[in-house]
Amino acid sequence: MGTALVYHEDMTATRLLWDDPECEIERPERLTAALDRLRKCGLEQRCLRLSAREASEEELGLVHSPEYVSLVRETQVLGKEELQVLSGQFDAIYFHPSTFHCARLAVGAALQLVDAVLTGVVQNGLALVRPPGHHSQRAAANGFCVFNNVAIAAVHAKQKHGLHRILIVDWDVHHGQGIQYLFEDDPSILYFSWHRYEHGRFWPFLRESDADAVGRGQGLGFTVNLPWNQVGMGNADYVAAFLHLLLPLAFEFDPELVLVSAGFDSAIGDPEGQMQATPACFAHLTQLLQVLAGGRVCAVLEGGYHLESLAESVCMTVQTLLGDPAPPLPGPMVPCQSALESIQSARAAQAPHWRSLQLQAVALTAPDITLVLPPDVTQQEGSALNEETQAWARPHESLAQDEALTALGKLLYLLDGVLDGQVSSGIVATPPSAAAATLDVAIQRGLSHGAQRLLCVALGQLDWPPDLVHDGGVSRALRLCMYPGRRILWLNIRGKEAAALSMFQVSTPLPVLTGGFLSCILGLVLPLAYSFQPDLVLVALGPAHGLQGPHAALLTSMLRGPAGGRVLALLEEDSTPQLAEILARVLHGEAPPSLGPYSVASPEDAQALMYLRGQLEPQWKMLQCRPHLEA
Ligand code: X5A
Ligand code: ZN
Repeated sequence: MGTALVYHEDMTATRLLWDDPECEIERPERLTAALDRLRKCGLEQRCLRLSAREASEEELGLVHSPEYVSLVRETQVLGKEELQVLSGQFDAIYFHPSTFHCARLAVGAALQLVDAVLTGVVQNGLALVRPPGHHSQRAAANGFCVFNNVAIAAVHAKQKHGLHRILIVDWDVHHGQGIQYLFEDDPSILYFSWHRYEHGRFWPFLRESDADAVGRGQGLGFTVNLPWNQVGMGNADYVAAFLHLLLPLAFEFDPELVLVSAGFDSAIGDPEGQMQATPACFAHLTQLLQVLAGGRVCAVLEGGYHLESLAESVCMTVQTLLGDPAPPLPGPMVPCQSALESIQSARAAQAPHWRSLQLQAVALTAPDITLVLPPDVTQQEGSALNEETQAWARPHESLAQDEALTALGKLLYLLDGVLDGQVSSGIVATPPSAAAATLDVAIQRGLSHGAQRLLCVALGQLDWPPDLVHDGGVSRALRLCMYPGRRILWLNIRGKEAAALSMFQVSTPLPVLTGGFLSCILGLVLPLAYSFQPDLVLVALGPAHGLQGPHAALLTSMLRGPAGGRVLALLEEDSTPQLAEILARVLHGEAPPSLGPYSVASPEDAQALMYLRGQLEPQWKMLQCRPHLEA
């Protein structure tokens, strides 16, 4: 199933006919720049091209008043002076004789996209539209927006397709107050918006854009605002907002469809947003949303005024919708204090309404939680690391049998393919008895063949390093972990133990319930992975891993993010063919199956998670979801 690209050239017609410095940035070149770039990158050709239709007046009426629709209809015959006078009655709006036609195409494009996705013609898609929609209200144009494209699409999805839960993610840098007003009391639509706010000093200057606006009546908790109080928010801030705020709620909500108010004025270079997130960040945001709703994601263009940044961000979004892995994010992944304050205040405002934010440990200290301090091996023979890595290629007893050797051969072949960039990911099945040794060789080989940082997520009975005491002292493997180069992050998910042997060796229990598993992924595994920025991830499902298929698929799928898609999955030969198939699918960019109804984490799992986060937060900054307390 593919990706739809919905567009119509007519939408380049509407434009500003007089002088207005506030409105001049919303111009036709926004669409042509995005489309040209999609063509140049060969992405347009990979999509199912749909030509936008006009929405009917009945469809506009799903959200707008008949009087307002008539008012906009009548602008078609007005002269320039009259258009200017009428435009002046709204905030940041211009009308053009073609505006009504364009705005109906914009709504029609969003509806066509939703229809194509919900009838199974495509898996997901993007509607490239003008004018944008998210500021528009029942009876008012606002902020370049005439009809509320995404809001109409949401109501349509409920009415025509019988959906019950729709998530709207508004990553535009402005608050989509129009969407908020329309669905404030509606629990079937979860609306998330982050926006430049600066304590209310940024357009549209609304008190109700703050984090404490959470909806009303039945809709309490279904409006989620994340106000940014400083400019300059970057990749780490955006990813942290998804991991620690949006995604916990989204998984608990369990949407049937994700609509994205995809504004790219939140990207670097945009004159409105003044933010720092690079275009690649939108690939990650998209990928993080694709694990929801069985991958049914409909993105609809909103803002985005820096043509270069807009075009590149649109390409990143479409490329990810097509299933390609997201490119690695550049620079250190450390959210800023102001972002953490915002995330923390939004979490606090939402906590009364969401079980996923209420993780309470049974007690602050627990007997079965141990912290083992790292032995002081960091100084030892650091320079010999490379040599030592090579020397590790010694025969393993368990690899002596033929099947084991064959499996190992496949693994090394795949590993080289991944590290050379010929393939992005792979799956290897090993005889159960050889699982540990195979993983051991994979790690050595990965490190000696060009991986700078290797993340190993091991489930079940897989120990590494396999021999902690060796050569009468600390093993070579442990020294690799402790080496100042910090090249391996080892995360073991199994058993009962929560322990941080060092910041590079972490054990956590396998959570028993879906809620616990989700908070482990969102609250521990992905923050560690995004902080570490590995260039290769090994996911090893060892003996007795105890992981359900959908959980394994979700974990594997989400670990593609931090490693530029370079994931090698190791499973046991006697795993079910369904497990291998599902992992192959997600590694190809398909959506993991949905996890079904949410169940809250067990107190023990919550406790293990809290403990580990507390231990590791100072080192791995993406784990943070609250600012440091001033001394
Ligand atoms: C869709 C959008 C912004 C309006 C800004 C007015 N509108 N200053 O990005
Ligand atoms: Zn905007």
